[in-house]
Amino acid sequence: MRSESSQPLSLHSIRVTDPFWAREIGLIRQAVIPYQWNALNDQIPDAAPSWWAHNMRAAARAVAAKKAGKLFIPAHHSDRIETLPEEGKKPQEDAFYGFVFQDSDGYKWLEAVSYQLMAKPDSALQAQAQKAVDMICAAQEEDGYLDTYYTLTGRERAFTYLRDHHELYCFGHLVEAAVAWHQATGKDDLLNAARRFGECISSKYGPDKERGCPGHEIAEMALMRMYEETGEEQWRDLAKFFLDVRGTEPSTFAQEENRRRAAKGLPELPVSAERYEYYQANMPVRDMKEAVGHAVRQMYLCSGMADEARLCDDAEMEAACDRLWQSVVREKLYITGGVGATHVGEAFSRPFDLPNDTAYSETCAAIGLAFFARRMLQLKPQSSYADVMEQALYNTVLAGMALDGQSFFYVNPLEAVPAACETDARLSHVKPVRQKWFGCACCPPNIARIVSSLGQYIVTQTKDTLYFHLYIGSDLTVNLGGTSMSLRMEADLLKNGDVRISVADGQAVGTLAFRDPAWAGNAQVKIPAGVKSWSENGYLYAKGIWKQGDQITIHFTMPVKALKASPLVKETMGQVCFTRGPLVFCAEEADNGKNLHLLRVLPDQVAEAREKTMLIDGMTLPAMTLPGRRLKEPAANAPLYMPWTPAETEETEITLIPYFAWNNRGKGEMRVWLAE
Ligand code: FUB
Ligand code: ZN
Repeated sequence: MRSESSQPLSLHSIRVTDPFWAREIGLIRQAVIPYQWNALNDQIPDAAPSWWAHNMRAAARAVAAKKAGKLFIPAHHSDRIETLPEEGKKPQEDAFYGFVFQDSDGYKWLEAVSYQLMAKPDSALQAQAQKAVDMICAAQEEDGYLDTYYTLTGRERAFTYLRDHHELYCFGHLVEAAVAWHQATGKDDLLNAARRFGECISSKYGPDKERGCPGHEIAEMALMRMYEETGEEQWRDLAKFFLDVRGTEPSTFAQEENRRRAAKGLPELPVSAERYEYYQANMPVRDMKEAVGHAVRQMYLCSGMADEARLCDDAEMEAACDRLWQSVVREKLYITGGVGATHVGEAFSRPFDLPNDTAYSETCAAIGLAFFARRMLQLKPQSSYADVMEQALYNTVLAGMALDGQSFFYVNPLEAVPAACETDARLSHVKPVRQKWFGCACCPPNIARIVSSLGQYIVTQTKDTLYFHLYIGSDLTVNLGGTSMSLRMEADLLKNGDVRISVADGQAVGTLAFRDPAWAGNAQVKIPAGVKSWSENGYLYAKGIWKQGDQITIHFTMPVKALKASPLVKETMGQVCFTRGPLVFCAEEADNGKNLHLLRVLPDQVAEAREKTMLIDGMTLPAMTLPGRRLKEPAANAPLYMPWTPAETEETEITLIPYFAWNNRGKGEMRVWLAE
């Protein structure tokens, strides 16, 4: 373990009180969690079915039958990633339906519930979650195997298709849920289920066993977490094995493909790893330089790599993380904190290819970026990691959910024209309105779990230093240098950059470190007399004896900024985006009319932006107006082409709202980047 690395606080020790974020966390608790439980049980009218509860119950029946020595005949065998009931027929009771990774949706839900229980115990919610835990445990086979897809479609085919069939992905999400449930309730029922599945996996894969690794990463970071929770080194070692075998020759994905082909009498394919870039398995992870392939996979891999670098004090792995981080933030990051520019494979595109209307920018990928950033912060506190983490959280992650928590975006474009999304096959992945649920519903419960665990992104600590990464109002208790103290942070970045941190109780000797965000103008900081301070890597450090009543106040100026992209991003050439603090703003049809591409802004008049508030779906949100111009619309019969003349424009006032709040007033156009 890297000695100077930092840890997030347990969610038992930090409570978010921030006016904005406490509402979001409360919304998840009161509205989203019950809604998603109904979704998992296929109880949302007119929404895509989840099949989660159906599959769990069916698998439990299959397991019970096997235990009783009865013959269990799978309803169907399938190598397909998605299985649906036959057209026009009722679903079969004992068949698996949905995507092969459907189990993971319920695991994420359970993880979110666990975080909520840590913040505030609730016996009814816990009892409901216990039902889910019991359903999962009942679906576990006698040898520990736990994946309803294979239990229901043919267990003998388990572990034959790691590349696409997500067993190790479902395992990873099970582990994440089990650790959170254990932390929340002290119960080890789910943790033992995770251990048993882990044993089943490690009886097959390992340094002196078979080679293999997840086709969709997450097990790596989850296992590292299970190791941190239990101290059982075998989980760290299994994670390390999965990381180190990835991308080595001969490719394990090619080998398993050849085994499947041989069974069908098909000729062998080459076994070199280079074909597997999409899965980040085209080279050993330590050699990686560019973020490539499926974006969520890449972000989850990076998160596992950063954990490994920290927990195994592995400088070579850290250097690979640094390179991948730079690849993302210098060449592949949307201003909204989204990643994964192309819908083709839900993937990263080439450097600087960041289209706005066809953007994929999956909600889960932004969540994965926040995971990666938090882990880099744990490795080494540099404010640039927190800047990106904040950018993802306040913009794309939040945009993934409606303000009422009842519908969700999977894809997060930076420009939307509903008529185009509805008619143009090139935009078929871009939904003009949030959806109630998805056949592939990875994003909604992922939002629930990250927002519910927000406290773990606000601060991290070493034994004598507490880092304030995000200015989100919260009450926290820390043990610094051996003694305990309670701190209160008051902040409301949606309003202004005033932050006050006070010692509410106790006393400690140590250092408090405050991030200087990239968006902030000059910060005025007041610290108690006698406290020694210095700046390093974007943090202001303040070292001293802290006692009840001590206060630090920080005033960050939070001007409206007009930003442009690198000229290498051709999609935003000559366009401007407005930000204030961590928020990216956008124009919506509801305020600015149709044809938002006709708007022209005058970036050098950004000082004339007028801040205001707007009531959107019952929430008072920051907004702004700017002086701008609008190209005159052509007459009805105007020709398509004509001799060039200067564009005719008229004065207009442009209204911008936070990107995360778009599409909460009905269907309409939206644009983040506006033409100069
Ligand atoms: O494959 C599992 C999840 O479904 C991925 O993370 C998402 O991109 C979606 O494909
Ligand atoms: Zn997703």
